[in-house]
Amino acid sequence: MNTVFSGIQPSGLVHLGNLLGAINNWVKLSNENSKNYFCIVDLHSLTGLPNKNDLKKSINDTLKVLVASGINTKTSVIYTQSNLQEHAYLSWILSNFCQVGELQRMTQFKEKASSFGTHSGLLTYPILMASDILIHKANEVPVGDDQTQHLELTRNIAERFNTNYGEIFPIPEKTSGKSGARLMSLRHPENKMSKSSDDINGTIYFNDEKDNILKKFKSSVTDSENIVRYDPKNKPGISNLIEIYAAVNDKEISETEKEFENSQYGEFKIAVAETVIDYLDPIKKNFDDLTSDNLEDIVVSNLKSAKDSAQKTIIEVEEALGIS
Ligand code: AQP
Repeated sequence: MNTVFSGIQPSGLVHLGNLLGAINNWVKLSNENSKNYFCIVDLHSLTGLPNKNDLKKSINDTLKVLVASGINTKTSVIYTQSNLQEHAYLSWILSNFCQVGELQRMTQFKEKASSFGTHSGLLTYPILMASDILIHKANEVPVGDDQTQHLELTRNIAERFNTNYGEIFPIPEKTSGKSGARLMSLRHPENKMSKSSDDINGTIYFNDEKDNILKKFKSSVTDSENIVRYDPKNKPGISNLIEIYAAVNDKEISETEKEFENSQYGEFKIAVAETVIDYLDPIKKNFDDLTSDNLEDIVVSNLKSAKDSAQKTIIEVEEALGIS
């Protein structure tokens, strides 16, 4: 049995990239593996200096999407990071096992530092992420490809801690689904699909209306070849649509190319839109049906499990360091 950890920032509406790159795999894992922690990492989203009310709504909506997506709550603990102060405590300890230069080399730091200005939270964010994973001694981390570098840093931090203070942490592995690990914007396929994108037509949000989804796919940027062929370098737009179709239907890329070998782009775009509409429909329905009482029950019992696990790790870490 693996211990699985993964997180999502409540930095806006959950989008198709989050669902296919991460949450879909969480649902699968929750049915196969009996120890999983899925966390709404609200402390991370503070790096974007969000508005208080927007953040509150986003935390609640993200929690609802995780439950609505079908994660098995019998095997999985879903909770909010700021409710468990052990994350921030361990982060301080782990900061002593990470070099400033390593943090400065993180691609996401370089990208975000230029748009938000440079405060130290943006720089030290990956240490908090390492703490999120290691607090539960997770050895499997299902995330999208954009998180590969951060996970590598987590592994280095864990190894350095273990070398100095004994084998406390497992060295976690990143896992992702066979497709969908990096969905790109429908309007700017050179950029990843993102909550904070300037062009909302490039992102499919979980609660987009059917007509809007169809419109977004119909107006997605492709190329002039009109052949449904996967070639992310030369045909990023159509390759992204192939990736989406394959991920939603749990198919290989090659199977998808074969299925649409005689289709024009217009026809293919509609097929992708329809498959996404069908995929999002039950999530939206479940989301709308969730009451605050349902959620409260999940929040209270899950937080207790998360706290038990985190406190166990903290005791071991403190003993290893000689600070208990
Ligand atoms: N475009 C994507 N394709 C595949 N996976 C993705 N993920 C995010 N975008 C894509 C995966 O979703 C999980 C949660 O991500 P997050 O919300 O914590 O952070 P993020 O990567 O910063 O997401 P966004 O949507 O791009 O938010 P903003 O705009 O706030 O930066 C992670 O597993 C991530 O890999």
